[in-house]
Amino acid sequence: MRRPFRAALAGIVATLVLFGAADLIARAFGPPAAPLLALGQTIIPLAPTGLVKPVIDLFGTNDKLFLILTTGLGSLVLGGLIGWLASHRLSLATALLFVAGLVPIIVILIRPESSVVDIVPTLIGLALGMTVFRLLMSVGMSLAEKGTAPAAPRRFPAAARPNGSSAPESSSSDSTETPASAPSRRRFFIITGIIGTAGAAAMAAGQTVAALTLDAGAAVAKLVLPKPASTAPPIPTSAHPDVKGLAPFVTDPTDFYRIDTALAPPVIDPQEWSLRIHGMVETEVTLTMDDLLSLPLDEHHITLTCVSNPVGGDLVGNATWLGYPVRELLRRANPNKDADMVLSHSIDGFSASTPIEALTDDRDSLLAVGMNGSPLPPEHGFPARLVVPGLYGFVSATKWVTELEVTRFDEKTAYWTDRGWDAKAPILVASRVEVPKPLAKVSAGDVAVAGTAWAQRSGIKRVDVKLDDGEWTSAELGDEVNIDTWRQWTTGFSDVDPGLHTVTVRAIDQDGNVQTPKRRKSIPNSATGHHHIQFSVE
Ligand SMILES: Nc1nc2c(c(=O)[nH]1)N[C@H]1C(S)=C(S)[C@@H](COP(=O)(O)O)O[C@H]1N2
Ligand SMILES: [Mo]
Repeated sequence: MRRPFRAALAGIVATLVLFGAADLIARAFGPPAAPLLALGQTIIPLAPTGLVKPVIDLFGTNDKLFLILTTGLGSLVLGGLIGWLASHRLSLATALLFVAGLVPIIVILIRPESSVVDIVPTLIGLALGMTVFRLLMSVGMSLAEKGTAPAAPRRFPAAARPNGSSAPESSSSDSTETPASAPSRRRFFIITGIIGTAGAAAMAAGQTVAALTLDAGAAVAKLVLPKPASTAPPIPTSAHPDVKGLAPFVTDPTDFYRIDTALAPPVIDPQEWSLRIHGMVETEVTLTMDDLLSLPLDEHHITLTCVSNPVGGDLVGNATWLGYPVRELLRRANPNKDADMVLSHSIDGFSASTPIEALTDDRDSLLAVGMNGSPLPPEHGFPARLVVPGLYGFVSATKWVTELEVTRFDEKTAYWTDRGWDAKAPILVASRVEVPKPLAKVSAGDVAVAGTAWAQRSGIKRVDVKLDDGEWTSAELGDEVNIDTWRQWTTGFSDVDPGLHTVTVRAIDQDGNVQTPKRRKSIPNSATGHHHIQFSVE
């Protein structure tokens, strides 16, 4: 066994070259061709839900970075281990490295968003990585061998020595650390350093970093939305109590929560995009972006909510969506009477099972292209997504949607249903306190309290607030914009004693459902319980 450290380093650098070269070349092919992105995307669904959901919820948008880093570091560790093995068994390790390099290629081949040519960058990366590995092993090992075998220089004339290098000084010493091993070690580390730096630089300039840092893409800027055929009524100021610290009534897209399983938003050229309606339909329908934009588009204010929003959390947002009624699209396809579900598919492999009536009744379910007056940002589904009032996002709000498959609940299941979540998931009545902020210090006297409540499809009838263990008192409600948007509320307590206090909120919907105080976790159909926060009066 020789030079295990150098061998491990050779494995790490070869891995870096594989991913770096592939990632750089992938810039010419697009995100589906980037092996690190493809691996990361594939690991998410494989990892246990119990692990992934909290990471997604906890890290929000940074979960992508977290998963990419974990995947990248894991690959480097594996490369290092294989390299280390090479110091015992070179050919076995070389074969293993090759097999490991095939994994991202297979992953790219089976990913729904990629095509066969997308494996080209990784194939080139693998060839380069293998070459680098052989090179570093020969530089690192054969020179080391001579360094520890002082007889060698005497047996071979300089020009005839296996690696052709000359080290006349080595013939004069017998110690393990011969003068020859120093230049050879230096040479190994210099070569390794240069190649490793090149690999890291390629990675930095590559598709993964480009995809992860992508904002509003160029395609978004180019898409010109038509004027709405029917505009949403303006939001009256009376909908938003004037209390400092209360969330805006309409959420800015940059503050709008983002939840999805995609490491980076897929980059979709609107000219290439189409929506196919198929399955249990009389007529298959295919709609291009030009088709969609030439239809009369409606604008609606709709509040979107995530099933994994914790009590009091911010995985809820309110936007003005521009889109075409899904009802009309389905009418063209003429679904079979026995169909009870529409499985919407995204280009990234995600799917959502929506009860068909939510897409065919009179609610404003949209195939949306606009959010607050602009094209959808890439993170929120560019160029098109579904928005369905009254259902949690995971069963309805498919981003980057490309297919509506008309089917039945007893025949097909959606992405999260397969992972233990509810198949239908209507939104439950909920409320949260936004003012005061948790653990805020407020001055003695009157304490302003405000927040937001929602009960899509029913509307908010009343919001009750209580201080400590006091009686429930009704808050003052902002005006209702429509039953599918949230409703903001405010109230106040006067003469609150100094010290620590708790304020608790509950909402009641128009059907009389009272938000339950019972605590439960979010799987399978949303956390419940009353939101309360503590503040102190000084
Ligand atoms: N393609 C795709 N669409 C998706 C998801 C996803 O993971 N992939 N997540 C859904 C979930 S769980 C929610 S709550 C909403 C969130 O939409 P937003 O990120 O625009 O807020 O998108 C839905 N649409
Ligand atoms: Mo969600």
